[in-house]
Amino acid sequence: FESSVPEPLRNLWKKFAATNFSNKEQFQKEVVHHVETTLARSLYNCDDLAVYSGAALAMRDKLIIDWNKTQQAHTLADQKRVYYLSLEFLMGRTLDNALLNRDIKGYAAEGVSELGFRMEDLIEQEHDAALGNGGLGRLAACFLDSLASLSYPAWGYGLRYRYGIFKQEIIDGYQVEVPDYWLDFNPWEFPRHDITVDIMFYGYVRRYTEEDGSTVNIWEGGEVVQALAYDVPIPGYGTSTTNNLRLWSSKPSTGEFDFQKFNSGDYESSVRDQQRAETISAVLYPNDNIDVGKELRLKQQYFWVAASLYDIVRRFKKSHRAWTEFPHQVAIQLNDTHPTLAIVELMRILVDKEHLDWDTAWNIVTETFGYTNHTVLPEALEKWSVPLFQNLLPRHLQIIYDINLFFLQSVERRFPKDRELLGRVSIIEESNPQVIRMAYLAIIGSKKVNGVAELHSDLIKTTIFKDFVNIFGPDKFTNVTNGVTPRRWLHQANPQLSALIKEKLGSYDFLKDLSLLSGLEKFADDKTFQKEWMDIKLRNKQRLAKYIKDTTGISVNPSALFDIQVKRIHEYKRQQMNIFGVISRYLSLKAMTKEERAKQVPRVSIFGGKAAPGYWMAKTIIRLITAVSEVVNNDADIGDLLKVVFIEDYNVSKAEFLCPASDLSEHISTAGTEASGTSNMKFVLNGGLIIGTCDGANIEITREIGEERIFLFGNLAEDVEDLRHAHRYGKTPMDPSLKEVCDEIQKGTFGEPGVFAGLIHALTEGGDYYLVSDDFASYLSTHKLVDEAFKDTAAWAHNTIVAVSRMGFFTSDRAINEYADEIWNIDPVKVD
Ligand code: F55
Repeated sequence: FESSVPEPLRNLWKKFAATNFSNKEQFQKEVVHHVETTLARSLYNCDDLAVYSGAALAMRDKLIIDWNKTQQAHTLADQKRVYYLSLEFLMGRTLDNALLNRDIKGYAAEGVSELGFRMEDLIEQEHDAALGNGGLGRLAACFLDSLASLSYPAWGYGLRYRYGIFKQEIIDGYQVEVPDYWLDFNPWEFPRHDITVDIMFYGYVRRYTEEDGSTVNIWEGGEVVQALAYDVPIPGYGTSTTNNLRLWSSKPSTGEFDFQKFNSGDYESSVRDQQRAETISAVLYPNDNIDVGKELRLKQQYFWVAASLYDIVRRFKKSHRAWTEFPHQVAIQLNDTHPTLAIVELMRILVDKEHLDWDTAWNIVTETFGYTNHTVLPEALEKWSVPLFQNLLPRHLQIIYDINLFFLQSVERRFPKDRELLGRVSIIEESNPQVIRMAYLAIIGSKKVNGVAELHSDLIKTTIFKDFVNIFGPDKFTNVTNGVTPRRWLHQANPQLSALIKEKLGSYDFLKDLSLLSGLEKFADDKTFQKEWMDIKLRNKQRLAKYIKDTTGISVNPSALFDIQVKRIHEYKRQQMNIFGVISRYLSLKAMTKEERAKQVPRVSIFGGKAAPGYWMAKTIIRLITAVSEVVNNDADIGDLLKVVFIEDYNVSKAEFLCPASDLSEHISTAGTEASGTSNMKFVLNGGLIIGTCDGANIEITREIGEERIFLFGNLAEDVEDLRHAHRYGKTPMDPSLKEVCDEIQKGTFGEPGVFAGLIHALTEGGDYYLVSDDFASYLSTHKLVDEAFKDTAAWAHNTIVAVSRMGFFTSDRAINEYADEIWNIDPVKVD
């Protein structure tokens, strides 16, 4: 496209084109320039926040230059792109990551140090971008890092929430939610005032017949809201590729904000209209693994999907290709069912607007989409009430009915004798009211469906999606085991360990090819190396101990065994079992003589995680943890032998210092419930061992690192149904150690027992759905094995080194390459 601009103009432009800093002095110059001009501050009123802001703005200038180059290279290459649609991107902080990915942290740190500041303090000034709940949102963020690092032409599409996941405060031991307003200063986004899309809701469908006799459906008369694009540059590691994350913000459509009302003095109602539009992108729904079915959530989904598809289609149309080429140019990945409406919206565009016939359109659609499932929990599978949907998106409902009709007809032709099958696989569930099963729609409209770990991908094929495997055949269903980016989760989170590994392996190439970690294994018995390795672990634990002291006042001994469980609080993840185990340990310690106590391994049990605001049981679990910590930490008999800590407001930047500081981390979901888990990978990669159930990616971690290096316990997924059945028929007496724990709670040792009645009830009359009692004995005995193992420091060091050396598989680069080859069919594009 260079030739479209006359040469003299091109030369003039090149002469004045933005240039990048590439050494310390230039960086310093840019920082000072931004502090003085953009922020209007001076040498005399400059603080950490101002210098952070200056550094961030300087960095952003650098990124946007690469961003421009990348977009030009992608346009020129004219290759197939992938679009990753996710309602959540849990990005965390950007400055440190951008400096490291561009490999300029060294001189940048030196530069700010000469200006009188410390890089660590500046980094701390940044607010996390917390546009996600947990694993699903963080996976999307790791995937963006890998897509850019591997130079794939890829875009992320999401919503620019004004409020991300709430900030958690612990007040009197209870979770309190505080809004997370993160946009007061966000240097990492570029508003694109010229990129807007009008999005309609409500209205009606008008049908008319064209002169040639064909029927046309027009959706009209609805309320219009405008989507405005904000672009976030995503820098790859060791490449200039800088991809784009486009987030949509809602505002009143230019035609909508009623100037009539405003001018005639009806300010209130005109402001109300404006607020209604802005409400769509105002707040992230704070639920993970639970579907609540609210209209505003459906509005968010359609708003984001429609704006993104408009953008994707607009880009495709620029190339003037035939529509049938669309799947050769575009792959769209659905991160769970939240963007499933994209299937319907693309049908609407192709049939209603572009006038393609249904079958041609359907072929294009079903070659374009891929759907990733992240859960088998029934309460998390999205279903929309038909009446609600009909009112908001009347034309889309018709299209869904047609998709369903054609699908059921084809099923009937192939399985003519199986009447019940039709009811089971129908997109519409015949409940009252009827509901739309979004996962079924996603399967029917996609080329490939994948789970996120081997066990999970097998489970979806044999349970919730079994009928669809029969209908479509097994090849449509596949597995892509999750991974995490080693740039953030090793190099950035644990710079000392990363540097030590580099020293042994000779370069930082392992950050691009994590399988190179295997080269560490031969040092596993090297005593000097073991010492350096364990010293780094100790320093990371000391840093965490200091954080705990500063934020909670609790003193913990850094040489104690640090046992960490951090993730969203959910009954299926079984933080309740962990805290019951802590109580059991406390009771045993209390019952011991002084001499016996002296032989015990000191422990620090660390918890962190948010409960969904409406999830009462999860909030009760938090309260029990804080109540136990109040009692145990102040018991003079116990001293350093047991401490219990709840870390407030667990988020990405806290995970970055928690993952390097564990000896042991807990991944103890009821078998078959945790699709994958990704923090299990982060903890092992940072030299910790794990205690876990045979669930999610724990199984593949075991296969890679060897079963002698993981503390597995508990019942298997295949036995869960029978165990639940036994509970329902009162055939399972409670485990005796668990009974002791419950009795102690009921005695009031941890405060008013009524507060915890729900937790006890769940184990008894509630039928112990998550099988805490069934797994409790093996959980406790496995913790005893952990204690024993921890006493042998050399063996522990050996095992953690071997484990890290075998973690190469769990990089998100491997996952992204699998998606690219097996699902998207895309190739990298080189950016000079
Ligand atoms: C958020 C909103 C809804 Cl409506 C449903 C689910 C979620 C959500 O946050 N899910 C989620 O985080 N799922 C997790 O995805 C991870 C990445 O694949 C898995 O590792 C993890 O097992 C799974 O629970």
